[in-house]
Amino acid sequence: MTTLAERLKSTRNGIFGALFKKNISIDNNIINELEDRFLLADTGVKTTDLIINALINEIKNNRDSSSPEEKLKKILLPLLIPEVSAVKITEDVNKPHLILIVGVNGVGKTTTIGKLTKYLKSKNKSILLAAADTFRAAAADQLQVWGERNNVNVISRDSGSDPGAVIYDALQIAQAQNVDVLIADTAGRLHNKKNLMEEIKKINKISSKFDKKIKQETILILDATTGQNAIAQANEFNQAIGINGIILTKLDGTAKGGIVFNLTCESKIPIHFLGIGEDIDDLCPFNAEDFIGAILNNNS
Ligand SMILES: Nc1nc2c(ncn2[C@@H]2O[C@H](COP(=O)(O)OP(=O)(O)O)[C@@H](O)[C@H]2O)c(=O)[nH]1
Ligand SMILES: [Mg+2]
Repeated sequence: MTTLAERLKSTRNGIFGALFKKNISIDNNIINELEDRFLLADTGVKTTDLIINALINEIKNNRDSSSPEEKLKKILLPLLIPEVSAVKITEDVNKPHLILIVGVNGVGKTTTIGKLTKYLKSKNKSILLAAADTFRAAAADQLQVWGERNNVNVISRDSGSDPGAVIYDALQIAQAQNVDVLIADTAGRLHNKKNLMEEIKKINKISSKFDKKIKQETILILDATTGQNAIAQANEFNQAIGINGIILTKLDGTAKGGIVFNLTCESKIPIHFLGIGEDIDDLCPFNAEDFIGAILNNNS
């Protein structure tokens, strides 16, 4: 079994577990059961309806001998398109490529930066990290630990300083050192969303003023275990600051993986990576076929 399939075990068992015995066809009971299970896995009412209707149509219109798994794959795959491959990094010209990591507290921003750094280093990119979460005292230290694990430098200032100033420092250093990718950690304070959005807008302004040619990407981190909240966060952040892509964390150990369909259908923002654990290698580029394969195969 692939690591992804292993980590998605709870979602796989939750949605498809013990549903298809050998040669079984999809009858009304199974359709009703599937509907309940998709809803329980946080697929959302609208997206679940979409899936169930597509499945009913597929069974009605296409009486071929394909297995239930094949039928499901056929209807689920188009839901995850447009599916986007891993973060695209600009080559050589106009370095650094700036990746701004945003999201509310505790979703896994800092941890994901640690994993993303390892992933991009494995693609031969040089990386610099910026600790622009100056709101929490321990935030820079936490990023520093991930920097050391990856053997990359972290730019920070005292807690309470202006996050924009940290970004400015980091952009200067990255440009001087010809760094490929600058990844910035940001604050995620929950109690004052307005301030948070203003802070991110200010950071955006600083980077575009610093050098108009710099390509910036804003990636929203969402916690897969938070269900409808995650969908609301995607909409809110996207409206306020514009989001280029999503990294969905904590898919390991949750049966709520239906959120991948929900998020893709509702927000239309591409999912770049999935977080499937707390370790440095637990980041998986999102691929619709792999994801569906992992939740369909080997169900027990
Ligand atoms: N199981 C699991 N835990 C994760 C994942 N990503 C992050 N975490 C944990 O979530 C907690 C919060 O992460 P952190 O990076 O500090 O979140 P931040 O406040 O958004 O920066 C930590 O305990 C992480 O180890 C993941 O993909 N799977
Ligand atoms: Mg953090």
